[in-house]
Amino acid sequence: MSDLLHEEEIGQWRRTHYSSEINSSLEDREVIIMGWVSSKRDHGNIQFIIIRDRYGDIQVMAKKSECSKRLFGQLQQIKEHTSLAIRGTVRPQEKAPSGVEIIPLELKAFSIARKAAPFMMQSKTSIGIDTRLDLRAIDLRRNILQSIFHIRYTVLNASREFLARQGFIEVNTPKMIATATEGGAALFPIFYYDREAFLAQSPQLYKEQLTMAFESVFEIGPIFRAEPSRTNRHLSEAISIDIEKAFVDYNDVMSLLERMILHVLDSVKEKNKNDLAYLEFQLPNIELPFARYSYSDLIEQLQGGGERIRWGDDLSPQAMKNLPDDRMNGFYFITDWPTSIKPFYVKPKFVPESGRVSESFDLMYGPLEISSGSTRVNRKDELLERMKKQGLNTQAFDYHLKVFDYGVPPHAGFGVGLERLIMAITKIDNIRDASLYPRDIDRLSP
Ligand code: AMO
Repeated sequence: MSDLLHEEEIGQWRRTHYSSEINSSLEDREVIIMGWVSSKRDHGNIQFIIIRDRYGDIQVMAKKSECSKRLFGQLQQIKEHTSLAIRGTVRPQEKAPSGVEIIPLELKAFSIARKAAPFMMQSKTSIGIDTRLDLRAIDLRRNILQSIFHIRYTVLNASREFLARQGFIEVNTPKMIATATEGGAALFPIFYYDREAFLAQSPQLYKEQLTMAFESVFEIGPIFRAEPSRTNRHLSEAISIDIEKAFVDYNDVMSLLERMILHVLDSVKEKNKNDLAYLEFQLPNIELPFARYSYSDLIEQLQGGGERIRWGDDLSPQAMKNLPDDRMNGFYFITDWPTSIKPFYVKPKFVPESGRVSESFDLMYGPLEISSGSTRVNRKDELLERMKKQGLNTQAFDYHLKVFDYGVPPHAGFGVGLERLIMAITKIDNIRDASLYPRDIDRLSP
């Protein structure tokens, strides 16, 4: 009995149908399915085995009286997660999840699971995230993560599609860089031959430079942030959807961003109906334009509500929760942030407060920041002054400042945190589940 089941090569066997393609019109037809054992029930004389492939599940039913002794024995030995192929005939079965089942004739086990995974494929809630992340490739087979990552794929495609239609060209900028761009966030130093270099926190300066050659550019790529804190909304490596556009200001790119979000949500609604149903989540019907609140107004409101916050402080999610009304639901913008807490490339607003506030915005979803953007400084003397005010070593930015001698256009842009957007769309509360292999202060593998 013990050696009935052994691992075999795929050889000439090929899948004839995915699980989703098998229906009663194939009654009595012979098919070959391939996938993984997702669950099994053994009733002694009858066994039910659910096989999962990328499109779903299909039931295999074996009766002792209808099956060779060898095949029945093999099925009894097989464990969940084993990868295998089954050749069998299709039979309608009302009680089966998809209305049909496979009566097996022959089985090939490709790779036999040796251990029981610490979680079930079907379970929605599950044991601690660290146990799951340690076995991420297996965890990712779970329905809930399948839904999240199918939605993520739609979000990426829809963003690309939208930006391409708006005349943007996709670019890729260096991820090994010489200088910081985002003041607040820490850098990861790396060895670059005999010099110190850093992993890019953002494509910021490159995307700005590229407006000189291409006017409208976007990049979907990794950003690296040495985040010392353990929160449910920070990763050390995230994906950002960055855009930059010439001859516009922050109002124009806010409008572009909200239209992009609308297109993304419409695409998810259309393409991910089953995933949304599984997540039991109805996407909000959003209306444009999104509400816009100025930073100063929100500070006043918070102060009015007794919050101890000063003009110039950052708006933390904790503080945001204390806003006196429920206007902060769904998507909205916070605009005109203090110049002092925005990076050097953000353009100060000269009316009416003479540079104290900047032409900047954050796109929020409830208390979660999804994106930030701004009009950029496009004159060299102004940029130098902003750098000096922020205590930066201007020589380190020579490579960037140089291009300002050759006609940098007025320009504006934004960066959207992809995983944050997925959090908003799927209602997950830990950003790690929006990343295939998340990186944080405690985790560098798998
Ligand atoms: P910012 O630093 O606000 O702006 O980043 C843009 C967006 O990226 C996401 N994000 C993160 N997501 C997960 N983990 C992190 N550690 C993390 N850090 C940032 C957020 C955030 O809104 N250069 C500017 C963008 C621009 O002005 O074009 C920038 O990097 O969703």
